[in-house]
Amino acid sequence: MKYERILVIGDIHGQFKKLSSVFNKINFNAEKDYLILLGDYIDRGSENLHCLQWAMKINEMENTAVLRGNHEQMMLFYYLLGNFESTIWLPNGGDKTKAEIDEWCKKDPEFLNKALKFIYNLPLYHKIFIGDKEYIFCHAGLNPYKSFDEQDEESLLWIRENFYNNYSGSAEVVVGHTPTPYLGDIPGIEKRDIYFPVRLPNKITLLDTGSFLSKGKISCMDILSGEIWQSDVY
Ligand SMILES: [Mn+2]
Repeated sequence: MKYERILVIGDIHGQFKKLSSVFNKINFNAEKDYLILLGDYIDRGSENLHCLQWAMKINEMENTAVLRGNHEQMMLFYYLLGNFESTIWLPNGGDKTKAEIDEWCKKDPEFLNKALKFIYNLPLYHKIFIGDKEYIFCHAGLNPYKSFDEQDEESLLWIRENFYNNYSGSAEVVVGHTPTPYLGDIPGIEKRDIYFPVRLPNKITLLDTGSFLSKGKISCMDILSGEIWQSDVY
């Protein structure tokens, strides 16, 4: 692949102002760059559907990979299945998104169907090679005891400590999902800015910098150079 930058954006959670802030800073060029979104566009924020619509637009562009997060999964299951994930959507910030959907659908009754179809078609991971180095992008992580081909939806969308503590694969894995302020002290990392991306010693990069928290940010990383851009705090 011959891209100038491979840009990856972590959790957004309805923070459209922060999203605009970081997206303006990266100055994405669809002809030269590649852009990967790690999921969780909705829930907990005040402009969830604007963020979802933005992800839908990015998905239509060349040189982009838009992935599904566990929050999109919960929304999908809430409307389509009525199983466990559906009961936990509203208390996990889905109440905000649902209120917006109810409002929007008064003017645009087709919106919900379009949104669900979009989410249904989102992939759970994206994999690339740069030279002989393999990179895997997904929302949460990988089951450390399974090969890549045996990975399951549950791990790709929900896994946390079991992945961070036990992953020993050769591929670099770039994920969102656990806000970096919630990671606490990390062995081997002396002092850290809790709203900054974290790279663990076992080839895991965490890009969810707590967008929905008052001091939280949305982060973007170019995995080729390691450069990081963050949203301003509002
Ligand atoms: Mn999230």
